[in-house]
Amino acid sequence: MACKRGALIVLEGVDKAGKTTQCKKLVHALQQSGRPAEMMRFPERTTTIGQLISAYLENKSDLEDHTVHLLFSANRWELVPLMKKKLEQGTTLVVDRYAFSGVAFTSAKPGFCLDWCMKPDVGLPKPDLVMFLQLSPAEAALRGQFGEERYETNVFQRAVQQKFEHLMKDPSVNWRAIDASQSVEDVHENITTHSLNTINAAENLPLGELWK
Ligand code: Z5A
Repeated sequence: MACKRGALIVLEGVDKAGKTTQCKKLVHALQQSGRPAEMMRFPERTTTIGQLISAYLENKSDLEDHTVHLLFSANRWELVPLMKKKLEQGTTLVVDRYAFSGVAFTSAKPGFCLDWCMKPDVGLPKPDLVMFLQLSPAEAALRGQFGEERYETNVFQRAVQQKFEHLMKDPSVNWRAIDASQSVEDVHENITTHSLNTINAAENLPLGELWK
């Protein structure tokens, strides 16, 4: 009998919403309960494309805005064969940022529309669940200063948040808003409940194609 596929679960959210913290906790909890699970993150900075992106984010290089958008997308596409293989083998993938960050961040720049920004990611493996960790700018500020990377300013992050809110209205994607202002453990419990439901449902469904 063919093995049941794993689920593709994505965490998105504003800066410092706790995406990385929650991805790690979810993978650990799933593994502890005997479900194969692995974490991935985008950008994946270890590949050749990822290194170009990383240098850009760290302000060590400049790239034209369309070019960097396409590099972020290419960084996802280069991981697609591996993602599909793992999902087919029954491993659930918990992903820290995905195409939604790609669209929200670029379309927050002047001169970009959502439609153009979405095009390069059309057809990527479609997440079975996208959880958006919601946190107000005031609460995010309590979690520390912005770092030194590009995009880490209040004005830009507010523009990005508005783009995310627009993307969340798309009914073709299974969005869940998560209150990220709760304690780490409470957020984790909420995320785990949604994830377990999704993993059970995804077992019997084909993997979809994003925005198609
Ligand atoms: N980007 C793009 O432009 N295009 C794309 O296609 C993609 C990304 C995929 C990558 O940053 C940058 O690239 C990002 C988007 C852009 N730019 N920005 N801004 P990254 O992924 O390398 O790093 P990050 O996503 O910016 O990390 P983050 O947002 O700063 O953090 P987080 O993962 O959401 O949060 P965290 O690291 O888990 O926690 C942050 C702090 O809060 C930490 O001290 C925790 O201990 C604390 N924390 C976490 N949860 C809680 C709760 N519940 N209560 C209290 N404190 C908490």
